[in-house]
Amino acid sequence: MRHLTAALAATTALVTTVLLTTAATPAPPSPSLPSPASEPPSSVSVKVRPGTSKGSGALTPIAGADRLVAPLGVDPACPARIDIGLRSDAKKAGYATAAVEVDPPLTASRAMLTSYLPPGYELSAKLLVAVPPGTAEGTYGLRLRTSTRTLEVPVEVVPVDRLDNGGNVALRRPVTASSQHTNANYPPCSVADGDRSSNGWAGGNGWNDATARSFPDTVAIALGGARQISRVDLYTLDTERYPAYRYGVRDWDVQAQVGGQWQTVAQVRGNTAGTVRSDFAPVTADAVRVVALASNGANDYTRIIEVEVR
Ligand SMILES: [Ca+2]
Repeated sequence: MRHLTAALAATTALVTTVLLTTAATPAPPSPSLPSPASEPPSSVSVKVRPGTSKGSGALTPIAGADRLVAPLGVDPACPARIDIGLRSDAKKAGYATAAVEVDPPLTASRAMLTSYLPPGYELSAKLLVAVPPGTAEGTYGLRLRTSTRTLEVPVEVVPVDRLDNGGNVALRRPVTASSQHTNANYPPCSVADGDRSSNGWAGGNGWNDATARSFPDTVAIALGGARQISRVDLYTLDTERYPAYRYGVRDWDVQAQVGGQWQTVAQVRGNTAGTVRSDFAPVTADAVRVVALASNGANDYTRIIEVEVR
């Protein structure tokens, strides 16, 4: 009975969080009063979406990928992330709960996933998996366990130098920025975390500077040694709610650090798109930076989701 009470208390607390998150969702910010941090951080929210129940009674743990690559030695503000969830094929609504377990020394951002679920519904949440310094390379276990089923997702701990970067030499390299907005989660390292999606803005997937209506703002990525590069792709904030033509970066210079000197290798002006590719004559550089000169709409902040360098 004590177990049941504790479980119900935990469930109630989480359901309350979900309801509050929904109720507190603010109206879109107006151009004159931009509020880039007004969305609740997505990393702590649980999303529920409808579906059709198979009526089997099963509660199935699900994950957004069949494995997770967790780089070793990266900024702890940008841990590896994976979507996890539960699907209810029950005949009736009820509480769905799974335990989240990860092999030490890795740590997970939640120990439990739980929500009230109607039949056929799925719940999902972001799980952050941190790799403490000194962790040995190798494959670790991540398990999502219900009372009857367990989903295993292997977590591969790999040093940055051996990541499969798809040719993007900026992936998971050290990032520094001129400033960082601190009223939500906008770490500079998020521009090199391999996640190009703007969804879940303010939840750690992109960088927002801290100096409203003051430019330039800069974000620099060290490339881990001298690399020949000729292309930079910039992903600025661009969602249905926060479209690039109102909230994205408008004007910027792309600079490469060559022999200790910053050189401008490309310039973008008047942008309204979410993604911009800049090609330039090859240079051998050990760092790249974006110098933001203006943003769209209220021209208030620089918001960058990802920078890829090839
Ligand atoms: Ca990102």
